[in-house]
Amino acid sequence: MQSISPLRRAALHGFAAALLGFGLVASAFAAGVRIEDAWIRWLPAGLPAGGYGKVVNDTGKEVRIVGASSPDYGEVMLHRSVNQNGVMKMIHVDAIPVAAHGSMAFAPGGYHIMLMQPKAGVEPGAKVPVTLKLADGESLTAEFEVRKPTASGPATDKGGDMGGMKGMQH
Ligand SMILES: [Cu+2]
Repeated sequence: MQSISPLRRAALHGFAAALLGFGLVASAFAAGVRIEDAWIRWLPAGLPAGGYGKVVNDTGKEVRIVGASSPDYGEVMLHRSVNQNGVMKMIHVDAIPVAAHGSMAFAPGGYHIMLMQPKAGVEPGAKVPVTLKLADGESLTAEFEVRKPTASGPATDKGGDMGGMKGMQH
């Protein structure tokens, strides 16, 4: 009996898919680059939100973040807030280097992931995946915790809700 029953075939299929999924996850982390303390400062009325976190590069070579995307937002860009003559402005950035054995922070008032056109269900308490694209073709995905407009850090950060209205700009 050489034929494979449909049930067994389905099981094999699932196994292969699981292996493939594992492979994708493994390759994303094999690079030794990760995102920590990922969170989003949600704003009401479908306003663009800032995505923050720390990108840690444990490899021996510099990596460059060249883009971002999320299935939960229509458009995602890399931005940096800069102070120009006392006025905070956001500028689009094409690439953000992360030094070998170094890190960079997406943080309010600096580099941030600009998340536009939120889809239904994106609200405080939700977790949404955001993927950063690296110049070498690899990508990094992390679950970003969606937080209230008054938050200044991830929920795990004890000072997370102490920010008040200060630093409301992205
Ligand atoms: Cu921005």
